[in-house]
Amino acid sequence: MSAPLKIAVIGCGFFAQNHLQGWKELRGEGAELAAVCDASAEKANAASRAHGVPAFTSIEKMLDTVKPDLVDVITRMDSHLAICDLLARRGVAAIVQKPLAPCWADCVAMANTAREHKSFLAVHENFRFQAPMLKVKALLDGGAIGDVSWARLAFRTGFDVFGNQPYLYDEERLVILDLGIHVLDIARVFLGEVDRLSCETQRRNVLVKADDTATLLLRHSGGAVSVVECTYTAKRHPDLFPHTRLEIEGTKGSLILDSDDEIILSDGTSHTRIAIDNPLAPWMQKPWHVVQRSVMETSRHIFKSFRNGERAATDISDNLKTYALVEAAYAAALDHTSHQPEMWQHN
Ligand code: NAD
Ligand code: 89V
Repeated sequence: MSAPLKIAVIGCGFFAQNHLQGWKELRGEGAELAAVCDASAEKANAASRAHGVPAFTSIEKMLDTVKPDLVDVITRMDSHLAICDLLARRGVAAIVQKPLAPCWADCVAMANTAREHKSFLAVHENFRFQAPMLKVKALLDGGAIGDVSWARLAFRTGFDVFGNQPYLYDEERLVILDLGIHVLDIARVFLGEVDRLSCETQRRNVLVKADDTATLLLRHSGGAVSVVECTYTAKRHPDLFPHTRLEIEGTKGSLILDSDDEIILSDGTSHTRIAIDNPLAPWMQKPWHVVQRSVMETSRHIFKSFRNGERAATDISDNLKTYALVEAAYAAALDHTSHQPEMWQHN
C-alpha cells in the first residue's frame, strides 16, 4: 500500500468526536490522523490527549508544522468560508461539514475559490451514507420497485438536539438548513434532481428563533413527486431519532423504512422483510450509532476519492445542488409559491 496520508482535524467540538473516532478506524486504510486544531485550547488539548496527536490553536501554524494532505473541517457554518478560503489558497485539500455556509452567496464564493485554485473540496454530507440509505439505494438501483414515481421522506423528532447544540436556538434559519438539508440530499439521491418545490414552515417551539418544522412538496425532473418533512418539535413515543422514515413507490412495488433494522419491500400482493446490518462499534452509542457509522463511511468515501484523484460523490458542486433546494424552500415558504432551485454558474 502507498504511504499513509496525513489528516488534520479543525474544530474539536461536539460532532468532531465522531469524525475523530472514524479517522482512527480508517488508519488501516491509509488515513493517519496527524493533528487536531481548535480555537479553544481546552478542546484542542482534550482531542490531542484522546488521540495522541499534536494540538494547535492556529490553523496557519498547524498547516506550517504538520503539512497535512487532507483537512477535515468540523467547525460551525459561519466559519467555513474563511477556513476553506485559507486552505484553498494554501493548496490544501479539504472536507467541510454541512451546512456549507449560512447563505447561498457564501457557498458560491467557496465553490468559485475551490475551482480557481483547483483544490479538492468535499462536503461531509452523511445521511446518504447511513446503512439504511445505502441499502435502499441498492434496492432502487437494482430495480426492486421499478421506476420510482412517488416518495415520502420524513424526519420527525422531539429529541433534545439543543442539549448538544445550544447554538441551534439562535439560528436565523433552523430546521431546513440544519436537518432538511440531509433529507433533501437523500431525496435527490433516490428520486433525482428537482425542477420545483413548495414549502410551508412553522415555529412550534417558542424557545427557538426560527423555523422548527417544514413540509415540502417536490417535483423531480424525471416526473416523480416527493414529500419531505422535517421537524425538531414532534412529540412521539417511541421517538426514532435519528432515523429518517421512508415510503417509496415505483411502477412494480414499494418499500417502507420505518425502523433502523429492516426495509419492507412489497410488490402489491406480498412483502419481504430485508434486514439492515448496522453493527455498534465500541465507540458508538445508541441512539446516535446510525449517524456515527455514516460519519465514518462518509469519511471513508471522501478519503478514497481524494487518494484516487477522483471527485467525491458529495463534492462541492454536488452539495450546491442540495443547498439550492434549501434556498428554494426558504424562498417558497416566504411567498407561498413554488420555486426552482438555483444553479451554480462557474465564474
Ligand atoms: P461545536 O460548536 O460543538 O464545535 C465547533 C468547534 O469549532 C468549537 O470547538 C470551536 O472552538 C471550533 N472553531 C470554530 N472556529 C474555529 C476556527 N476558526 N479555528 C479552529 N477552531 C474553530 O459545533 P458542533 O455541534 O460540533 O458542529 C460542528 C459542525 O458539525 C456544524 O456545521 C454542524 O452543523 C455539524 N453537525 C453535523 C451533524 C451531522 O449529523 N452531520 C451533527 C451535528 C453537527
Ligand atoms: O445534522 C445534524 O445536525 C444532526 C441531526 C440531523 C442528527 O440532528 O445533529
